Amino acid sequence: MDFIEIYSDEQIGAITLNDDKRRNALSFALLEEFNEAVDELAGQKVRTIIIRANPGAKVWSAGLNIEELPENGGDPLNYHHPLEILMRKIQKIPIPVIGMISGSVWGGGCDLAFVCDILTGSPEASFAITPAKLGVSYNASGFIHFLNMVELNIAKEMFFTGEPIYAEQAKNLGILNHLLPTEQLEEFTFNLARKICQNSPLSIAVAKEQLNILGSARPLNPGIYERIEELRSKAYHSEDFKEGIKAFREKRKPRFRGE
Ligand code: YXS
Repeated sequence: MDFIEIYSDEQIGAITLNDDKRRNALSFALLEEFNEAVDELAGQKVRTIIIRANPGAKVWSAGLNIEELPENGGDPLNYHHPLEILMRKIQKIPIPVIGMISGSVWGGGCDLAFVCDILTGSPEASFAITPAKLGVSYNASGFIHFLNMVELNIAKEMFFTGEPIYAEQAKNLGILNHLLPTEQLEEFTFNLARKICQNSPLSIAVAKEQLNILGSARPLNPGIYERIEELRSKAYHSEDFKEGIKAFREKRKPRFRGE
């Protein structure tokens, strides 16, 4: 694998994002390896999985690879996008997935962190969701992930500003289960995983699935769903979206016109 590293002992599996050059941007190639890594560890019957970046990496994940975003008005995050497949896989796998966040997390990378069951972090951890900076709209399942993590007013500020929530505030808001000094993060996280491995894997699997079902239960009638899809389509067909990608490529601030 070029962009992902896998580790496993008989109980704990670890997946390391290993594309520091591109700040662990979630490219199609990286996501393909990431999905394979989760399948491989599930096959080895590990009892917890830890998702991490390389020690010292300042960016845990820079989010979707902006170079791969559709510019022809295509949906940037449709149901079959490899990130969506990965996030559903992480939610469905019947074992706890712990995100060990030792750097900044952006966009789709933040959504990925938010579907982990438990998050530990160091003072370098931060969380930003950035569609507004690109002129695009996020998807309904992504909004649910955020509403399951923070209060509505916090989710709104995150989506409206696109600015990071830093480690201390993330701990106060309950985004991080635990905030540790950098040098203690790895040992603490692996010890937490070991504690979980001592408990009944069946009871944990049943609890995880029930909590996920109840956590995502929302009254959505077809009309509401259709309105959500219409709103999303307006954003990802917009000139703002094209300008957001162009500005990133040209390394300049975007000039949005709201069209
Ligand atoms: O210039 P080179 O070729 O060295 O490449 C640079 C960056 O272009 C590249 N890179 C990325 N390439 C594609 N997609 C990305 N998301 C991405 N992020 C970074 O990596 C090389 C090093 O980046 P550089 O020089 O900026 O590193 P830095 O340490 O100064 O800054 C790190 C970041 C993460 C603060 C900075 O790279 C950044 O702001 N990246 C974009 C973060 C972002 O807006 N992500 C959202 C992606 S879109 C997405 O996830 C959803 C669609 S949504 O927007 O809805 O959330």
